[in-house]
Amino acid sequence: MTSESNQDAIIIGCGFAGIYSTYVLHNKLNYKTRTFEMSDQPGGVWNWNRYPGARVDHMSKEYCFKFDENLYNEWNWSEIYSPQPELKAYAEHLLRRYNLRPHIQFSSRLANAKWDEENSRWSAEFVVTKPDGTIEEQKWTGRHLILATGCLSAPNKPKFAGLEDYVAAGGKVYHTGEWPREGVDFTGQKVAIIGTGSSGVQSTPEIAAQASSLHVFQRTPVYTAPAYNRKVTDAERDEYRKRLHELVAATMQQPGGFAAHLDGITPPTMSADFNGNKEKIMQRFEDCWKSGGFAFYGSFIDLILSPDCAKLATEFYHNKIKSLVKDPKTAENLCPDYPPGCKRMCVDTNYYVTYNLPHVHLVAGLKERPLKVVGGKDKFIELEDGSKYGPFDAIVLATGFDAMTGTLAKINITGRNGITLKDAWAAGPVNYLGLFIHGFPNMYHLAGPGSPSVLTMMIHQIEQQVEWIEEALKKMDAKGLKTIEATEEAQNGWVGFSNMAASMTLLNSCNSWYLGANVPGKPRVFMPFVPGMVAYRQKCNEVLEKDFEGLITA
Ligand code: NA7
Repeated sequence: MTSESNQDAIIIGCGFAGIYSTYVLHNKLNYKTRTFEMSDQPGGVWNWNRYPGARVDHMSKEYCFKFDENLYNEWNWSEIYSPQPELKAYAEHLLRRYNLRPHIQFSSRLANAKWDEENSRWSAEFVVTKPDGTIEEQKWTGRHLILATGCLSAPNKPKFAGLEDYVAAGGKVYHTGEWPREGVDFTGQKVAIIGTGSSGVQSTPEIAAQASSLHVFQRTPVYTAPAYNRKVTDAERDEYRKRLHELVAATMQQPGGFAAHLDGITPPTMSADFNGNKEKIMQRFEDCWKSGGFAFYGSFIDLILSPDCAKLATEFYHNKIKSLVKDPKTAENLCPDYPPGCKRMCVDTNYYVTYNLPHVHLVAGLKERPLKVVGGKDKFIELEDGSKYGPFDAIVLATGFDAMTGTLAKINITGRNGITLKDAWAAGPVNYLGLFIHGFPNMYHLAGPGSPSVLTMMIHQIEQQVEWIEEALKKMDAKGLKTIEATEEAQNGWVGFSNMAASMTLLNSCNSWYLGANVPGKPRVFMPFVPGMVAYRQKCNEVLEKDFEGLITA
């Protein structure tokens, strides 16, 4: 094992959160930093999720950094919702533009991180894959440990019976979150997709365009709204740039951290404003649907609070689906029967109408008749009720992620007095401000459980958290403080408040990855911070104003 020099901060991950952390800590605070990335390339989720149709589901004029106006003005997003290659290129651009590459080490997986009480530092051990394929173990130490490891970065791969035999028999299996860099050509192939979350919804129309037959295996139907994606015109781009300050100001007022209403749709309102007038409520849904993307989900705050409002939205959706999908049985099977929002909602391009193609088939009802054999030697997929589909040349697992905690669970992290993160989170993730875990000093977990994270526009959340850390570190340095850690009391208070907030909504009323329900054995806790970005930012600022309230500094 090679032992390297001490750093002020060790940053784990080179997605957008890791990149911005590197920029702020290294370039702005002049900290000695080292950023480690498991992949040999930057981009985080936009590096791994290379499946056909992968694109951001927030408008690109919003889903990008706004801390530097010049950066905003010089980057040209080509489409309203950028495709994955462009987002990956943006990550590379950030590294070049801010000269960050020399401080980033790729192909380096964090295996162990241990708090060294005597020296008040983190000691981190990495498994590094060298260009010639050999493995080297390295040890680095840092005063601060920033975990920018992503919240949808540990693929969920259910242990399907038959998959190994299928691969041995020459069948091809792809997980959307680990897509081959060289891409996959499905032309003329018989393909199965398992999963109808965002990855399934986005890849279905694209794969259908190539495959000779496509079977989509659905356990739960999703709510997905049309993106109406298209090229951005030069005039629109100029307009975005002119209105950047307005956009930022409007974003700061929105719990979701995005300001779709600047495009003509009024911000979310309570349905009570309509005095229960069904016609007006349905009209509002229609207007938001026509506006595209997340505008629908921002139609009413009541959508996630009031069962009556949710029921109307479900009815609206059922009507839409039935008007788009020609085969009544398929349409029926695509209709969700739970409140919108309790599973992450999707934004699509031509998802529903793809089922009108004669070679595309929906296989629904996997809850009642789960997958029994996936692939096997004969390359069929068999369900518990005995029905069989296939044979398939390729199977796409669009089965999602061990969300929010999965990546950290793979790292041995040991805090004060030998306490491990695994033990601390045995009953589900706990923390303060979604950043600090009691017993783990100087460790900051970005965009994870306890923060608004996946309920909001992620880059806005990343900017807020990293800039908050910047202020906290400046304050600590000015006071000569070396450590910062959540008190147990503050942590309990935060967890209690988060749980209470979630329980007041419909968001935890169905099985979702927000709750850990997609991974067998995972504790059921609603992980994201429901009150949203405005409340979150206020609380974080208050903590600084009140001299690190709820935190122990020394
Ligand atoms: P998601 O949203 O977790 O979707 C995964 C899908 O896979 C979902 O439809 C699951 O059904 C299905 N699934 C998972 N395990 C199984 C098994 N064992 N059998 C059948 N079906 C299964 O992941 P995505 O990658 O699509 O999206 C993740 C996020 O990335 C997305 O929300 C955006 O933020 C971007 P279920 O719903 O659990 O019944």
